[in-house]
Amino acid sequence: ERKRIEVEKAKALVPFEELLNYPYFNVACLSLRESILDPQKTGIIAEYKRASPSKGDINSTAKVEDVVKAYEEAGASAVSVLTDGEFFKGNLEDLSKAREAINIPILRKEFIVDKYQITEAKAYGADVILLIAACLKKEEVQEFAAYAHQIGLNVLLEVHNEQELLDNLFDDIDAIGVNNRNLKDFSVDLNHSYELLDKIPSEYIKVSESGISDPTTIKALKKAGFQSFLIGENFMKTADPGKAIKDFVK
Ligand code: IGP
Repeated sequence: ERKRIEVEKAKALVPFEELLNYPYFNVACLSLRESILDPQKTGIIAEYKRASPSKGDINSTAKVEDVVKAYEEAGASAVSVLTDGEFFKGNLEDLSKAREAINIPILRKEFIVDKYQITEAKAYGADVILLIAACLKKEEVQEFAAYAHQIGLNVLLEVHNEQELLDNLFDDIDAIGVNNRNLKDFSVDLNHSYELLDKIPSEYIKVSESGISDPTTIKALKKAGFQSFLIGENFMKTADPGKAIKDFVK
């Protein structure tokens, strides 16, 4: 509900029609699938995350443009930028700063509840949006995914259990992320990934999200069949997230 109020405020700031004239709105998006399947890259979606509801402040000094540049240099397939202010201390300017700094796909990490935010994602430089099954009705997932594709964005669907997965297997979804973190109590369990893996149809890119803290875990997830790994805190909690990802992948 809070998010809906925030969205209403944003609408008051920049009229929808104006977003359509933003330069990034009129530039083609990079393909998430191609970048994840690129053998020269690591499959990692590396996240810029200042704070979180479960951990509080994680890193309040590292600059978004420096961090995402280092992520790209280390072989990340994509980066994720949190734009939620209330819980994650992010903002839309972070997204645009990231866009100016790198040339790999950027995910706008946000609780998307309407088309305005999807339009805004593209206008501020995102290539990919996140749709969280737990926050949306399946009709909304279908409608938002179709709209995202219509304006050229890639779509990552986030699920946490089998029901959410089976309810939302729409054509306009590109990648499915299994969140290992329970959004209600913040507990992390990698078994969510292993349990849902075989139920994800092969046409979707398979992403394991959250709580990945060492290269051994990536190797095991990869061997099982995951193609991509969304990692934030493990890099961001260090003084130098760029060095952390380089050490992690070497
Ligand atoms: C990253 P971690 O544990 O590596 O920092 O997790 C990412 O998966 C996590 O930030 C996330 C998230 C979300 C944040 C996954 N789904 C939805 C906000 C909203």
